[in-house]
Amino acid sequence: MRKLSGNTGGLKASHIKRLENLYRRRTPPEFLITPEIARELCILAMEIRRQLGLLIDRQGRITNVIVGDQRRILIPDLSEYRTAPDRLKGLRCIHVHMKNEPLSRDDITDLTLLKLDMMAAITSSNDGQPYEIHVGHILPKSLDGEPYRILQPIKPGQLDTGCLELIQAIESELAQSKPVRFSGRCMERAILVSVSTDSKNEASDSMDELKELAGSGGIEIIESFIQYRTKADPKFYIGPGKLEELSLLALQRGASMLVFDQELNSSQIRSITDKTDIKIIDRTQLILDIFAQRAQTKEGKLQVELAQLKYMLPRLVTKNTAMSRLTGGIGGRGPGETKLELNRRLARNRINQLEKALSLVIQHRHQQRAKRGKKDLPVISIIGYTNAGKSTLLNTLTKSNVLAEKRLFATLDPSSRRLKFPKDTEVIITDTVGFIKNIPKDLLVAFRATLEELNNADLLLHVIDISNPRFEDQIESVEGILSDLNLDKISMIRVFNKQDLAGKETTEKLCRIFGCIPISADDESTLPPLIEKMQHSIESICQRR
Ligand SMILES: Nc1nc2c(ncn2[C@@H]2O[C@H](COP(=O)(O)OP(=O)(O)OP(=O)(O)O)[C@@H](O)[C@H]2O)c(=O)[nH]1
Ligand SMILES: [Mg+2]
Repeated sequence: MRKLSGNTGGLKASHIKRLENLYRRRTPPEFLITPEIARELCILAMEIRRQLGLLIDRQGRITNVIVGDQRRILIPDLSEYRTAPDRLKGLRCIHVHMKNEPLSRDDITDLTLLKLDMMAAITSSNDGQPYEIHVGHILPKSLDGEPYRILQPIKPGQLDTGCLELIQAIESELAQSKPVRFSGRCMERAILVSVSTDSKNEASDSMDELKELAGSGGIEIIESFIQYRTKADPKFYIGPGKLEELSLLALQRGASMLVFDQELNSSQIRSITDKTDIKIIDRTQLILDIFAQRAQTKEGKLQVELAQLKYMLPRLVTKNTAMSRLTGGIGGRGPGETKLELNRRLARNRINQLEKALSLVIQHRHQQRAKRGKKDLPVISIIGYTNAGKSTLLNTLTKSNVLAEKRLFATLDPSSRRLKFPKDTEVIITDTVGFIKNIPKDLLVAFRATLEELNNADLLLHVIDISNPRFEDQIESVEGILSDLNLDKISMIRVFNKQDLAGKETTEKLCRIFGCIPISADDESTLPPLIEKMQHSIESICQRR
């Protein structure tokens, strides 16, 4: 790809011709640049009185000629050269500085953010000949804090520095921090980022949850970072300096993406992906991806894909490559995987299709239920924050074997069982998808059908994990969502689960304060008081019916 970029306005035709002629030149592998090309570059720069730069690939070919102004050059969009997270760009930049100045702050930023092989600035002597060459490169591991190194200035006669060897050495060291293979599949490595305007506690609680989410999504966490600001940066959300630092850290530690704890809008995603060379996802996308990995039933899969598309649609950036990076999600798994690589129009069509398919599935389910006849058994639905122990409770109560795991969103698709109380009353008991704070709106809408099933419930069992330090916030989130779904009129029993982990004293104290029933969902002997309470509530509800 050969490009003449920058402002060539005002240049004579002869200059343009000479600039274009540069493309024919080639640099042997051992040279940073040949002394002849360096000389020509200096002479041309002096004539046009602007900085002038070249991008050179590993084969020594000139891929871009860049015309700058007096103080700087602007490196063009290099997205077509995008490389793996642990690789450099495969391009080095060599440009002429008008004054006898070393590499500037802008030069270093370009070097590190664009992951250039090298950045070099040639200064010239008064007669327009190359005087010194200042060279910088990325350091695979930052030793003294600086993620790059500036070499001693070299003279034009020393340009055969074995530059390719150095670049290859840097890359092979970077490759040592490559993603590990995990049961045959490459695990994503991520840096978790939060930009907070809240209190320190809130931000760090939220970060803890993001870590759990990442773990549940099969992501290896390399580092986590919270930036406290009075208000988010309007363009990049996070401070631009911090973004530079993180993107470089990602390169050095072999992280393939940044996961933001807050939702990013399309223009922030575009600005970040334009500035850095790393995949960005946000909390919502992470949740959607976990759902995509977990969905088992046809209905679940349709709902997740619908939610993913609805979330992506306004964020599909057509101008640059952000779309392909966005749609990758965490390793691009789940039902939406290939289908998401669509343009806007196709995405809209797919949304329509999914909505139709989903309504058919729901209709079918309603018919099935009607066919099964109205047994009219009372329904108890177990609800609660994700990982609270809902499925475990269902299993212990009904001696069944629904998947229960120490991960967020183990259950996506609802399951129902029959339960007989000691006094022979029979009920249907259902387990549902867990709730989470700031549940993605698109997900809530897509899962409306599943959640609407809760409308049929006569009684809700709200399972709360009291061993979780954030349990009060979790109660608030769950009950907030219930009221958004107009489900707050249904009778509810709050159950404090995992009393074994919280300790006897704490449990007793909390139960007194909140008026809840304590249990250990995995220990049957703790359940009788809850069973009695359920039976009693159901009886009085049935009497009212
Ligand atoms: N120590 C202890 N662990 C429990 C108890 N109840 C559940 N767990 C554990 O908590 C984890 C989550 O349990 P699940 O039943 O999968 O939780 P859930 O609410 O169904 O979670 P989602 O389906 O992800 O929303 C599992 O590792 C359970 O073994 C309990 O009373 N004590
Ligand atoms: Mg579950």
